[in-house]
Amino acid sequence: MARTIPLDRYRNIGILARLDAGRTTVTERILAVTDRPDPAAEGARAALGMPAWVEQDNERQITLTSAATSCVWQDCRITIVELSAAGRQGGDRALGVLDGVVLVIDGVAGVTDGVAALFEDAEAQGLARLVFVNKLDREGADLSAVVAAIAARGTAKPVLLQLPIGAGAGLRGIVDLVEMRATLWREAGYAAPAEEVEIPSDLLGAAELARAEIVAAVGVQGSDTAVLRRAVKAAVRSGSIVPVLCGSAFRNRGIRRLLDAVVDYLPAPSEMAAHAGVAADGNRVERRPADDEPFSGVAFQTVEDPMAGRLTFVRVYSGVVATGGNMLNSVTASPEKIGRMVRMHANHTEEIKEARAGDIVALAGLEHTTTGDTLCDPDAPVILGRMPATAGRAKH
Ligand SMILES: Nc1nc2c(ncn2[C@@H]2O[C@H](COP(=O)(O)OP(=O)(O)OP(=O)(O)O)[C@@H](O)[C@H]2O)c(=O)[nH]1
Ligand SMILES: [Mg+2]
Repeated sequence: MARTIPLDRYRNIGILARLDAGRTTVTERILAVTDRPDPAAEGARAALGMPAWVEQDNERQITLTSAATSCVWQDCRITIVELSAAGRQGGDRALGVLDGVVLVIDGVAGVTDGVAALFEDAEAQGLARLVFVNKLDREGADLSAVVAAIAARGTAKPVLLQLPIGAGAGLRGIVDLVEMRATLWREAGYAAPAEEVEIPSDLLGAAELARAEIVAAVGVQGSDTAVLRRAVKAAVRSGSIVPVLCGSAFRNRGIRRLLDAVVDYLPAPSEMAAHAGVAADGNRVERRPADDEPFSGVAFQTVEDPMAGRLTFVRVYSGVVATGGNMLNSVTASPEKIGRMVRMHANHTEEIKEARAGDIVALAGLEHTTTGDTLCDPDAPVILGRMPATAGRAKH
């Protein structure tokens, strides 16, 4: 079976936030705007006799028992890895399986010490970072104060990619400084249609100045949008800038643009450096993020369910793994059978027959595997670097 989505169209991300900043609301909105159930997968849950918890979780929209939920945006497979309560504040082992993060900051509360600590954790993990300044619909929200506070911390250079149109209850649009166009919502409601328009003339001067700052920050010449987008992506990967986007998750403002930014600026697994590990003979080996490498992956979360039994969430780093085969837990030196394998979506569970480099999937029935263990091809044993991953994993 061939790969359906090319590896460079994968994004494995986490959403980091301090208490109440809107992490859950952002995640729910992302899943709501991206969810297009795949008809082929529709019957899978019933055919599998999937347990009640899947339905319960569907009612909550986000699967709390799903450690990773996949959705599709712009032909990209975006998988959002759910971080534990500890992980939301950094320090989660699951951070190690991400390639990038979205930091959701409360536009009213601003950059607290806790937010600054999140920044530093993500940086220490070598993760590309995007900021989404949320709650701009609330009185007292202050986007420029957030940008200034990030800059003042000195660890990351924030670069505004958007300007809000209106403020507080009067938030009615967002200017995209890369595309130099605007999105307007003429109605107040959550489901108000978005209109793509020219930048309002009273904001054009400010928009041009702000765009010039992006251009200066990433060091490109000229005004070509595609060139600028690529330069921003490179700067995000090297950690030299942190793009700042804004909106209101609650009012569903700015979520589509945030997804566009995840696709445009956060790295694909294929853009990450090869994963270092130790082979059976004790020598250091690398596993490239490619299908033609031997299979390797890391278990990052297990979920116990009374009906489904144990589900182990695995990030595949290299190669292909297919149901019916065998793999090796190289940490416990135990063989594991590859039984049922699923990919979790917001509203359905897709049964899959194989997983490839870059995939994040759940395997049922693994007996000897716990969080942090490496799973690999029995003919090419490797123990991958223990999570958390070392800093600077991104290829520059
Ligand atoms: N006005 C406004 N309220 C928001 C926005 N986003 C979230 N909220 C509200 O803020 C509160 C916290 O939002 P959550 O999405 O639960 O935040 P969280 O970061 O997941 O919170 P914890 O998981 O409890 O840390 C809820 O009452 C939301 O309705 C927003 O854009 N504007
Ligand atoms: Mg929450």
